[in-house]
Amino acid sequence: MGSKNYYKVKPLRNMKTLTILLFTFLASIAINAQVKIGTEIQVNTYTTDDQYEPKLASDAAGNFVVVWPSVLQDLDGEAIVAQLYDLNGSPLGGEIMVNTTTVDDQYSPDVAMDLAGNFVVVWTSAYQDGDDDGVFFQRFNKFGVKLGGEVQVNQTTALMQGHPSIAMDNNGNFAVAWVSWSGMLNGNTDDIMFRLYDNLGTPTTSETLVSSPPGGNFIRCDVAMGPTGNFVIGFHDLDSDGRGVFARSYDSTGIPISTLFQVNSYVTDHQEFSALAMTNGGDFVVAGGKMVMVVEFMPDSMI
Ligand SMILES: [Ca+2]
Ligand SMILES: [Ca+2]
Ligand SMILES: [Ca+2]
Repeated sequence: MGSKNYYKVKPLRNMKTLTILLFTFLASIAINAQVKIGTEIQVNTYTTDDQYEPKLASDAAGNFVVVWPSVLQDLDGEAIVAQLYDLNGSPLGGEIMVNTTTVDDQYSPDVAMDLAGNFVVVWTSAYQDGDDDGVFFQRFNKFGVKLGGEVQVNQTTALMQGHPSIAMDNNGNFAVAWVSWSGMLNGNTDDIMFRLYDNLGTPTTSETLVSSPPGGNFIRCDVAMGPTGNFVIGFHDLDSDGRGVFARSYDSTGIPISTLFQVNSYVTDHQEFSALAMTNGGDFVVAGGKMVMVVEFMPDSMI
């Protein structure tokens, strides 16, 4: 009799234990882990020569767009190509040729997408602004149809302007940040610049100087924007020992909220800027360093 009860009860206990373990496992996945959905997907359909350094942006539903430079796809130097995907990773239409002006190289793209799926691609284009490289953008609706023509961002055109970054608020207003080498004509080194646009692509500021970092060689800048348009720009500059990571934050009209401030507290040797991200609450994270360094700032700690 006791033996019978044992065998009846034991499986039930095991089932409870299994159920608890399963829920614990699923909860740990939901909270702590990223789980692959599907397999790797090759983005580029056109495969001749190099397609490299892609950037990606998504809308509120999870639909997304990938942009990348592609060698000789526009038959003259490099080209900028985009591909839209739905939230399940299925392609929406085919590859989109982003740049209309194809002469020489179009490269180093970045992309931002609004909540509804409209997006803006920004890139560096050779000789299009009349003097070496310049920065251009093209707006698209959520179906990948071009809205207007390509627009020149930089107003100062002497020498090279390039390596742009773009970020967008919930209403589709956006900021473009880039590096301008024209500062060298004034005895500076590379200048970090930004310019703001509304959701129709109309500029709401002139190009604005963020900083002229003397240690800006091998420069890289990035911009991140909150839901209401406040934004922060990061880059590297010289600190007390080699390079360090610096940032400055602005309100939605381009007025500085903070002074230029140093992000890294460990200064020995080089700390090199990598990337920025901002939460909906306006907190942001700056990443960089020869060794990986991540520093988080609250907005009110920067003022
Ligand atoms: Ca080209
Ligand atoms: Ca130029
Ligand atoms: Ca340093």
